[in-house]
Amino acid sequence: MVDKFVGTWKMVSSDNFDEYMKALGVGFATRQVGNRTKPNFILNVDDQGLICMKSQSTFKTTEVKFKLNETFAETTADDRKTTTVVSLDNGKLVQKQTWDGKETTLEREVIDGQLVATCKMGDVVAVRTYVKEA
Ligand code: DKA
Repeated sequence: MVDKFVGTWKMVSSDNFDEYMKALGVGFATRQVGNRTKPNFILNVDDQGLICMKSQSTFKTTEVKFKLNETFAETTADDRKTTTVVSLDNGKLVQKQTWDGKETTLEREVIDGQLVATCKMGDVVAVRTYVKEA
């Protein structure tokens, strides 16, 4: 179930995110803003199982709506146009984005009441931690 991810989460730490963005191919100017930004991550699910996932910040707000295991089109904060699928794997919410023959995964899990987002691109890994706000 995705229930444990539901709510508003505020980012409190971000490790190796600049290297992750470089691996994605994000340019210098956007990386500077990305490194400074502390987004809120907001997840809701309706009674049909439609999940709404939003990343909200002064830099950019992005929102996707999807059902688990169903492919959808996503435009990311750095303007990649990806084919995305989100699944649950051992309690982790795993978002796989593919574009231009490349692939990255964003794995989110709740550990000790915190939401931990592990961003992987090749052998580059960034970890971002969020605490529950509401
Ligand atoms: C997260 O904290 C991961 C967000 C990944 C965004 C990648 C592109 C950022 C470009 C500013 O949920």
